[in-house]
Amino acid sequence: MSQLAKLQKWLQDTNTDVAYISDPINVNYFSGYGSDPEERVLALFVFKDADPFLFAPQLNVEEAKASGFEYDVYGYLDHENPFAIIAEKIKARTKNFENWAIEKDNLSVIRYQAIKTFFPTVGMTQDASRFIEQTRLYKSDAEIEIMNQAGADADFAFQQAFAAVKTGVSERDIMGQIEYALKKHGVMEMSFSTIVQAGANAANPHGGPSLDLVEPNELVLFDLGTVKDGYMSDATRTIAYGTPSEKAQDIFKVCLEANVTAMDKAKPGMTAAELDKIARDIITKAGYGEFFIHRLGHGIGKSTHEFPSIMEGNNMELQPGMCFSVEPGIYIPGVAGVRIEDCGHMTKDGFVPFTHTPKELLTIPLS
Ligand SMILES: [Mn+2]
Repeated sequence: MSQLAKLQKWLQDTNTDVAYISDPINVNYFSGYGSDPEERVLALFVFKDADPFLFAPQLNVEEAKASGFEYDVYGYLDHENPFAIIAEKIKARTKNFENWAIEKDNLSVIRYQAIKTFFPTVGMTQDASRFIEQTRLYKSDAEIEIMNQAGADADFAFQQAFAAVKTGVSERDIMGQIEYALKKHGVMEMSFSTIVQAGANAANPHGGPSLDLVEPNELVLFDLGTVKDGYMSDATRTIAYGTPSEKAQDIFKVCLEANVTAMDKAKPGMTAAELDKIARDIITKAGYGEFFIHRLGHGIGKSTHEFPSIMEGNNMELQPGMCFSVEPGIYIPGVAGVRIEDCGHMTKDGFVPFTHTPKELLTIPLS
């Protein structure tokens, strides 16, 4: 069943007349048309008993029609009231519009009020966000194939990253080299701003890249992700430039064992909390538990972070089709930081990663 058909079925099952899909990522997920409308209105309206329609800024209408979306696409000009046009189109389409589902995680109060102006008596209590996050949890084979391609782009990026490490080059310079190489390789955008951190800077998990220069004999951490046809990759590698301290090498070894063991032992039916614990126990036993300061992983798909969250307290069972990261990290302030991350998908036999760059400590000779 297509994603749009699943949404239509949900409307029928819940006796909801209209779904107003407002999050551009979800508009893309259900319609196939993707665009960032910035402050303008992009929306998908799906009905229990009528054909859906896309509503877009006029400057996107032709592109939306050419995207393969099989139904009507309506537009508005900047000086027009988009909600007046939306109301007119809905009323022309169906007589049933008393019960609405909206994305409570996304629809702004101002837009909710604008819709209410034209439909003062309708109920907007049904929450489409909860249905959508459940639907997006399970990826189809086609989605997984795209995510494999995104992973291959991330693997390409690591090769560029490792080649850029030299004495006297800043973290930010290396970031620029990675992203430039990716652009030339055909990658349109990163899924988040590339992280490059050397030495003690890597002990701050989401910092950088700074203008600090890479120094001999330290670890260098790269966390990066690319976008392929609306799907994200996200992966982290930590390498050595010369010979890092014994402490740095020890935390690397422990982190690698946590990553590899969790990926090996991830099986369908296991809960997210159980998987987190497998990695956390290894790091705790080695004496670094207090330095593993985040969950083991996050779901990934059309967003870099989505369900399932791989963490203590989440008793959701991991099932085939779910995509998520396994990314243990050890961060010792003022000393060093290590994180090793692969995203992948659960199958009936276990976890299969999207990225394949080797993880054993790679040593770049000093230059
Ligand atoms: Mn991640």
